[in-house]
Amino acid sequence: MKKTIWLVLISLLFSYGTAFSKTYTINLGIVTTPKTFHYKAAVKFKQIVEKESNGQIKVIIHHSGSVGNETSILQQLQMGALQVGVITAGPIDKFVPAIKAIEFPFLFSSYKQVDKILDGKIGQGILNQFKKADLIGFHFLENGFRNLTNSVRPVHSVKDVKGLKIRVMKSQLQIKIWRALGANPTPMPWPIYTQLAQHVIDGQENPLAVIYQYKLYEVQKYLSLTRHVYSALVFVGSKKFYDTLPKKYQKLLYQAAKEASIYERNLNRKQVAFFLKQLKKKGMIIDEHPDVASFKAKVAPLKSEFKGMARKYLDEILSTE
Ligand code: EAX
Repeated sequence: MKKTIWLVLISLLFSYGTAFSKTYTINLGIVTTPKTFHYKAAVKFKQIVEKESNGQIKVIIHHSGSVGNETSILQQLQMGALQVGVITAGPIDKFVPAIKAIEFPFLFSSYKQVDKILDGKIGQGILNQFKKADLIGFHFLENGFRNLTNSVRPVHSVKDVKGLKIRVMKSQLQIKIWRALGANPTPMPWPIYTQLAQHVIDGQENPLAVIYQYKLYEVQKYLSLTRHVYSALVFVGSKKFYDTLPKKYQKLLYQAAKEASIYERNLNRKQVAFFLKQLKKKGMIIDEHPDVASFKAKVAPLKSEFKGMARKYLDEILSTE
């Protein structure tokens, strides 16, 4: 009898305990579809956070831009209307100018170099800057090296870029890069399939995975493996939301973002060759060895326009072996 009473008491206490310990909901926004690596990273993050918090934190993924484009997601994170996003570095530069340092053209040539910088002191320094914009920079993950596609002509050297109307990300730096290369850059949020199909723009630039997953081969004949910019993604948080969390959950979000990022980078990198093969099969005309030096020469002077923290970090990266 006594035993039963104890059991009842304990179970009552237990259910009160769960009812009263605070639960949280993370609305996570991304602009790409469930086919993409952005989404796979978001799912991994969700799994880790929900498991490690014993269900006290629930993560709801809003994909395909259902909660707005990347600039809008960043604004909603600042206001606390969304709690997390997986966002491309490009459009972050309006909010956190220091991030321009890692988007400088032809800065990285290998994944080893990328990891050394992004996972080292410089990357950490840039992520710390997010707080100034009421954001949290949890961790870098990967979109990939960006390559140029267009529907007008093969692009081998920078001369061939002249006058092409190229869609660029809503990023101050990316607009400058394409102006320097001689294109007519048109900033637009993702996705852009319709604008390409309707010839509102001639071309765009993205990693091979994105070009394939969005079937851009249907509307873009020419691909040049320019690898002009390394495109990071970032697990971005709302500082407003983050500040309301107990320490243990703050730590958990960093840890989950890190694990999901490492998982996603590996997955993404393993498949680059596969996407190139697929794009060939789909009939794209591919220049695998464009005259990259001619591109580099045009964008190198942009360095002198880098100011403040962006300049500091760029100089540091350039002086790292
Ligand atoms: O993340 O906007 C862009 O070009 C991004 O690279 C694209 O959304 C995939």
